[in-house]
Amino acid sequence: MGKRIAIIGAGPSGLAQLRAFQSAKNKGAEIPEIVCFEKQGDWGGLWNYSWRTGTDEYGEQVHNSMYRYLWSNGPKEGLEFADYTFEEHFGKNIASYPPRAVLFDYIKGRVEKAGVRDLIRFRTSVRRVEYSEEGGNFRVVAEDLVKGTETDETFDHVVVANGHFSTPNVPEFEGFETFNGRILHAHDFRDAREFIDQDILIIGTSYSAEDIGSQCWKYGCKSVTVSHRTAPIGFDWPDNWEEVPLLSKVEKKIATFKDGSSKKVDSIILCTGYLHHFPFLEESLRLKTANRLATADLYKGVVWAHNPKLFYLGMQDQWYTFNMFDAQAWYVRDIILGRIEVPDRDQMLADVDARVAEEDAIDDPYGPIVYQGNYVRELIAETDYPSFDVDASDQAFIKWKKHKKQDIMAFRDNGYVSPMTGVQAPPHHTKWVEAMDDSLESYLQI
Ligand code: FAD
Ligand code: NA7
Repeated sequence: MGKRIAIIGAGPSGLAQLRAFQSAKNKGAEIPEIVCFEKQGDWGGLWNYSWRTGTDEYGEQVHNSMYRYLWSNGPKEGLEFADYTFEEHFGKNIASYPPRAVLFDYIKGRVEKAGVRDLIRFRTSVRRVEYSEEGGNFRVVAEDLVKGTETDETFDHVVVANGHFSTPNVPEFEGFETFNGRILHAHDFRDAREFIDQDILIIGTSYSAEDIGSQCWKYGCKSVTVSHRTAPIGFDWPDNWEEVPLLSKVEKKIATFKDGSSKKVDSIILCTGYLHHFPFLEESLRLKTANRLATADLYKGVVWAHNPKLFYLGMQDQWYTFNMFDAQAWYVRDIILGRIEVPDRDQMLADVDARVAEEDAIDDPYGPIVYQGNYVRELIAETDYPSFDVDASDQAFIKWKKHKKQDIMAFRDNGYVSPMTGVQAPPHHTKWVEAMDDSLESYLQI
């Protein structure tokens, strides 16, 4: 068809885009030439673990934010691919909260089967994307990190899929410069055993705070103190875990909080979230949004309303992940293939406003799950992505939230019904709190 498409990133979102095009090709469609740029040496995005922190061997910012012993923090029934089930990949029904290595294996299985690896230029970092009004296309400059050479090419469409949980949001608190211990962001957290016998202070109350605190507790830190800006998390935590107001200052090893209370701490872990960060995009193309379900300026959550030749995948805050990225990638594919029409700019911005207003009106704790489930349902209805039981996924998430409330250190011992096969997941062979080995072999008992 003569078009050229650039995909930036070969994480779950970029891979979903590759798989979407390959699926159309299998059904006889003519598809454009595709180049996927990936700065790491392998695919899988955040699921491709690296021990490195800071910069990598080429001086690039390390993308990885995952850590050792990371088990899925939500049920696998909320992320299962509709065109490639867990049962198909593993040859059996597995438990609901797999460790990172198991999910990495699952992600790889689908794209290995699809045979799309040769569309990816690994160790190639996108440096600059500009739109040419004259040519009606994009200029993409990328660097081959091994050779140190640059390519400068034009593409008709760009799909931005570089993730948004990689560039840390790092606030500073009074006294940090003289603190006698380690201060790190969750992005640089790797091994909970580093904090054995330590009193740790965590700032933030979301997923990273919960999970990194739980990891450190599981692997033997002395105590966990979680400091909140807005509200405490409020679970029934173990005895050596407390929730306190926001940190006001540190002096040597003493942390003082807004209510005047204080505590000696050995390390401070900033679980303060991430920035949507697109240094390679010219300003007029750059998404600026909070981490929320209805992102700014993206029609249907994917089309850049100010230039509908540009697309973003996976930029929402996430309950749904892999199958939502699929829903988005199939939708973007069909716009590029001319199967779906995009309305004018005003209509696109009206769509964004309506999504924002709908999200702002949610007042039920389970509302955000249903909202994102409805979004997935809306997109998949418009393409040939295999339809699946989104209600079953919503239910898995709702039960997951309830299980966390019941026992935050035991929620991963529960199982849910697959939205693809309708089969109930078996319990894992070992309780999460006792399972110290997070390898694929141990999880699958092979
Ligand atoms: P990413 O996985 O971030 O992939 C983006 C890719 O783009 C990377 O490979 C990167 O190298 C590449 N890239 C970036 N910049 C460039 C560039 N300039 N040029 C070329 N390539 C580039 N989700 C779940 O479903 N379950 C979980 O349990 C879960 N746990 C998580 C735990 C942590 C600590 C974090 C941070 C996230 C977690 N997530 C989880 C959410 C996660 O965001 C998604 O699962 C998923 O990885 C997002 O996929 P993505 O492709 O959008 O982004
Ligand atoms: P999130 O979900 O974006 O949460 C960020 C947290 O950081 C949230 O509790 C914020 O508190 C808190 N925050 C942000 N800035 C500050 C400052 N300046 N001071 C105090 N607290 C602050 O990020 P996570 O890393 O937990 O999760 C991101 C992904 O990683 C997620 O998909 C997981 O699967 C893993 P607030 O409530 O705004 O007061």
